[in-house]
Amino acid sequence: MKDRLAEIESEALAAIDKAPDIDALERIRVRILGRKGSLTQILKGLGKLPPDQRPEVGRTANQIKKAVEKRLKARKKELKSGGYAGLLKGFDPTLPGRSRPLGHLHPITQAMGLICAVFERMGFDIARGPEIELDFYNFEALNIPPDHPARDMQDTFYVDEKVLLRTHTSPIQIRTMEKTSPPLRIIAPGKVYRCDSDITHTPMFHQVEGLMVDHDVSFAHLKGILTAFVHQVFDPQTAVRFRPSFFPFTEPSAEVDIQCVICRGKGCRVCSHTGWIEVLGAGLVHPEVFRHVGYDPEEFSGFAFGLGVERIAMLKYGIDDIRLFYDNDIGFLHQF
Ligand code: 2U9
Repeated sequence: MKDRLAEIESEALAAIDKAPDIDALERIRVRILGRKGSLTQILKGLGKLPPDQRPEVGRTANQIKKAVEKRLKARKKELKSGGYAGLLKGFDPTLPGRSRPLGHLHPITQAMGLICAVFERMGFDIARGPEIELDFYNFEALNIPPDHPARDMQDTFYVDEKVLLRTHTSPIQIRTMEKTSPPLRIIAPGKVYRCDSDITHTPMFHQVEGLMVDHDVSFAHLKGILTAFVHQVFDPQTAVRFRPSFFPFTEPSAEVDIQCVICRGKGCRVCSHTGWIEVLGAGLVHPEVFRHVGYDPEEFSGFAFGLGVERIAMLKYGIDDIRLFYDNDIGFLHQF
């Protein structure tokens, strides 16, 4: 037993002297003096020794316990006074830190932010509304006739007969007009849903629509605002043209083309060799729409416009497949 005690003592003291840190020291303490520690076991087993051996073994074991405790305390103090230098042993603080990959906004969020900022600078306020809409706000109030193809199950996601996923952000303008009197100058950005999917269509996409209502708002105001918009988003030299068109909610209506951003008007695959690319729809608000929200079309006039954010982003960044935005391919997204 004496030999065993001497062995425990010398091993413990050597291990304590070599302990590299406080954690290692604690592990040694538990191994020797813990509840199941080697020295504790000997002390607990004293009663089983022949009576004549007990006093001496007990005395020696207790002396060793004290010596180990003393050395543990001293080594702990030594390690602590080593401060950071002790902790940093084997660590080179001059090495560069581990860098984390930096994320950024999705290109559509970036394009949306740019478009909204341009209109906000021109005095438009941002209005928002629900993506799940009533047929009234999405179609009826916008003078969209019951037999219009947009109302078909093939084109619109219906929740039930009266409830649907909005197909444009126009319901936002209807809701805003319902609770506000003119003058009004708002843009309505948001997600819209249409039953469509190919290289230029996704079932969900983003729109920014705009509306200005006041006394004597004319088509000239509309042309000025939209031309200024195009010149802030694309090259300020870009040519813009307004082409007659038809929408149930505007009269007169126009589609806005810009000089092709790829070939600068010379003709290429992107502009189908016309030199022009359509970027916006617009017009003066139809009197029937005003009647639905309680505005007097004899007293007020207004212009409205709409654009697809993905389309603007595709032209600005030279992307030829809309689905790339929603594939979650980090290699693609990191380029913006
Ligand atoms: C109200 C009255 C009129 C919004 C308008 C367009 C023309 C238009 C398309 C552009 C590409 C939709 O994303 S797109 O497919 N939009 O052509 N939108 S006028 O007219 C309104 C809106 C609200 C109360």
